[in-house]
Amino acid sequence: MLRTSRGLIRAKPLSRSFATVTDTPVRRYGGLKDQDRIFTNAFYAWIIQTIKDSGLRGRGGAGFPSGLKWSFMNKPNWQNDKRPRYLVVNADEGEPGTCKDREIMRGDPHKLVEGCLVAGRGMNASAAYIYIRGEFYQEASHVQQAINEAYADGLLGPNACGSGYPFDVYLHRGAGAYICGEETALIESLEGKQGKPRLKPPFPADVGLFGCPTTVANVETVAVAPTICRRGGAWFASFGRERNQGTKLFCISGHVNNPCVVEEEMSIPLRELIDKHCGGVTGGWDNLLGIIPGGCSVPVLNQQKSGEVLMDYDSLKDAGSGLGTGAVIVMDKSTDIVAAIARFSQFYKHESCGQCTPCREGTTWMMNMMDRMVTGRAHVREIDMLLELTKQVEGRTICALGDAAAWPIQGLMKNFRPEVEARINAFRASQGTVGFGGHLASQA
Ligand code: L3W
Ligand code: SF4
Repeated sequence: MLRTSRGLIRAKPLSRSFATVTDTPVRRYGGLKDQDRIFTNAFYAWIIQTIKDSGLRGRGGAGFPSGLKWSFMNKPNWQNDKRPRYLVVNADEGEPGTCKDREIMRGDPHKLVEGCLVAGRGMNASAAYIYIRGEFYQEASHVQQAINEAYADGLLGPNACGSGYPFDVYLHRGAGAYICGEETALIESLEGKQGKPRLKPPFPADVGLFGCPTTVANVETVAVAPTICRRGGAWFASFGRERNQGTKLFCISGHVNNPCVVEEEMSIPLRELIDKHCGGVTGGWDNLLGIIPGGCSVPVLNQQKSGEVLMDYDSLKDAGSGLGTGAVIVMDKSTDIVAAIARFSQFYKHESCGQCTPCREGTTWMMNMMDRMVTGRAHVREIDMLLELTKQVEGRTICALGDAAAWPIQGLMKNFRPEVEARINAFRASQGTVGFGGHLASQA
């Protein structure tokens, strides 16, 4: 491991990476000087304020300020509300390209359990439910073992940490549906129903699991909370830049020399991230075609923009993409970018829960039209028709899956439209049908 001049310990890629800022396992939590303060009634306010001071934003993709979100559980009259309150940890990591939460659960599960205690206490929750992706068998075993150890050591249970505060942690395995990573679908699934998103509002903080106040938070967000509380909000906020503070796990895959999961400072230039931790793009930077910087739900960047952006919410938004989950998918010039985005369209069509029409029908249309773009059996004017279709889906659905299906196509057409047009024109030329798509000409 490398220690930088700013005090951040940078990890070697993979399994221990998250332990770099999380240096004290849960079983030593009781050894802290402040331990006797931790479960006093006022302590939850200190936790929330510390998380607010840290600038931590949700690491699951939306980037909502965590301290603010957690504070929704403690509205002014919350003590008069006799309903139990719950923390739900979203460990249903299914976004293509994303494999960061898996590393935490595989390599440092105690940190997640400790995070449940800290975040749960901050919200005055009585229990945490960790909803883990069904395919993560090994990770589920590790997390369950950490939970068992915490119970055995008296850190969880009716008298958590010997404080008199009751706090339980339960692990629940999902059954393989991507949509259950959406927070309200996840809640439905936990309740034993089909994983179909609910309309918001009401937000889970008002009506969540079993009708009770609930906060759903990503594994990485929860797991970093103990270290923030231990080292202080100002320490965490010293990394990155305003509105984009702290450290972040990045999972870098695709055409790089050494794919890895690594913890880095927010706002690191994308190019530096790849050169430093992955040994660069295969064949060199000039061989780069484009990069998807935040999992398959965000638009792809071309080579030029990839070289300019910082890995944070604002810079990537300004570039027309997003930080998402921090999953960096690198594609060199051997990539068929049209086929790659078409594959995402198939994915979203398959994973749509089907309850709202724009998404159910729109994802099918997007997939079919993208398949035609791949073969070139389309007319150039269909590109604008496809873009119009994405606009009719975006922002018109119950959950963000509709947006997520639309954005990669918009990114493709914005940054790689000439490639799509060239493919269509090449096909038309090969068929001798200049002016019409092959399928139209064949019908003529
Ligand atoms: C109370 C209010 N609570 C907002 C809460 C809300 C939620 C959080 C953010 O989507 C994105 C999506 C994917 N009172 C509130 C409030 N909240 N206003 O704040 O909410 P929202 O709606 O902005 O986001 P979301 O529905 O959580 C998440 C994108 O992430 N994504 C995919 C992620 C995939 C994974 C994975 O595999 N693990 O996370 C990538 O980009 O498309 O846009 O808690 O309740 N007034
Ligand atoms: Fe289901 Fe798609 Fe509607 Fe989300 S947007 S609720 S996945 S149909």
